[in-house]
Amino acid sequence: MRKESILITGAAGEMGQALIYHLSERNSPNILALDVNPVPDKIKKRCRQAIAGDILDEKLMDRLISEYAIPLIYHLAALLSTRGEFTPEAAHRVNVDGTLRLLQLAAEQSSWMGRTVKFLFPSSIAVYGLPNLETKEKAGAISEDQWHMPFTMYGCNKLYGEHLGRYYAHHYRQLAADSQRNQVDFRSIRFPGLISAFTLPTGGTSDYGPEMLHHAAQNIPYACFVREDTRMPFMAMPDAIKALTMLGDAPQDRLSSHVYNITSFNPSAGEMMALIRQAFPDAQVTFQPDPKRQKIVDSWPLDLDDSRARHDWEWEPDYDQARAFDEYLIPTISKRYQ
Ligand code: AKB
Repeated sequence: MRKESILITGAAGEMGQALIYHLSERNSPNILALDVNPVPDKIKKRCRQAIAGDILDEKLMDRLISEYAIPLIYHLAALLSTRGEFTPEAAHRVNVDGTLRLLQLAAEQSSWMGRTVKFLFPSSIAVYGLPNLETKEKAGAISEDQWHMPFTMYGCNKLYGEHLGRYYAHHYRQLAADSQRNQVDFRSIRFPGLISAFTLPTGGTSDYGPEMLHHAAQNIPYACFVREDTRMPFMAMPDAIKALTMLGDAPQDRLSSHVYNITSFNPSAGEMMALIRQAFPDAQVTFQPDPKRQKIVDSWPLDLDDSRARHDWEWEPDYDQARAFDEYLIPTISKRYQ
């Protein structure tokens, strides 16, 4: 018999670790974790199995089909926006070919099991591209259907990944004599920058937020790579995990879209530094903008309109800016680096 499991790709990443922790606390023990990097032991022991492997490895994908029945996939594996600009073609392979392979796996799993496979896909604020700061200011909080002109390979890949998901949900093999409907139930969230008290992101361009905080907590000097007045939306990691699971649990007939914005707060880099300095008065933060990474963040919206998610699946963050810092980030991080 094939073992029924929830598949999580990118399991060793920031979101993967937080999601596995949350799901295992919620009594979902059948987690199959997959990542090119080894999953840390403390997370591994919460999984049924953790596999170190590449989503582009065909043999591995075949093995997953033959050994596991997978009704739910969280496809988190990706190369982020800064990393992707150093090796754009590699980013395309992981972010596009990898996503296509996982969607195909979902359709195959659905055929074998005779039921719909749910596919949760973290998309990103990077799908948006505003041409200049004046337009960014004027646009304010933007909704899902605006400004699809990403500046990065990662943003292009995420936007296309959303389209691939919609295609697999509605039109996959539409001309085949045996074409089946409703094989893949694709659901996606465009996340803002995420801040965790436990882990640091790698390869992103919103990384200046978490890096500033984690450096300050360890009393290590930090040179922030964007200007003090740079503003974009952020969110505390527990809210990101809450959103993924809420969207996963939402009844399908309540969902008017495959793609949802969510957000919670949007401090400027200078305001974030001030908040951090209240907790760590000796924090040594300087601003040394890198014009190229700056341009990427400047192309991202200063705020997101998440009314669609609020309406369809009652999305609401638990952590606004004050609560995120006062009740989650500062106390947890202080304890961590004590
Ligand atoms: C990145 O900076 O690339 C990511 C993102 C905004 O999706 N954190």
